[in-house]
Amino acid sequence: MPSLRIFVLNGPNLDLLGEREPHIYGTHTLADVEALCRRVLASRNVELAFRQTAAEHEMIGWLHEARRSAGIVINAAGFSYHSVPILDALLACECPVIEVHISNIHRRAEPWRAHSLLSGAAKGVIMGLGIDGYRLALEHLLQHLPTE
Ligand code: CA2
Repeated sequence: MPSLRIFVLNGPNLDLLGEREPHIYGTHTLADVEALCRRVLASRNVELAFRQTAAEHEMIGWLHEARRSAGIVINAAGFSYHSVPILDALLACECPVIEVHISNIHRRAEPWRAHSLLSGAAKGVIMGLGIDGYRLALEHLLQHLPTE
């Protein structure tokens, strides 16, 4: 049984990935993202909790569950721009948090997309590298696993 767990948490509408706006988000689906994450962790003794929700309270519950895990990768999608409760839940986390965005939020047509409320709670932010951002985030967490 793996004793360590990493959470990959996805926010609203990411379940539609691959269905619309491929010029922005690419053609991969969220199932492809999960398969990629599972491949990255395959040879490691680390469990993956891969989840998606459009419900803010559910995301907050998962963040509480993940507080003392080996790490969190979060693409909070639209929650990134307004959710103080998710920010507070991230600030309560004792593990490293990596914020991921598939697109480069600084290159988007809408200027408000550039400012994620959540970035101040993250150890690092990866954006604009497509779904490869998830792989990079996981590899970073794997290099910084807790020792016990
Ligand atoms: O680039 C990202 O990963 C985003 O977090 C995705 C969010 C967007 O609100 C952020 O500005 C950037 C939106 C996810 C919606 O994804 C869809 C993908 C395909 C079709 C419809 C929605």
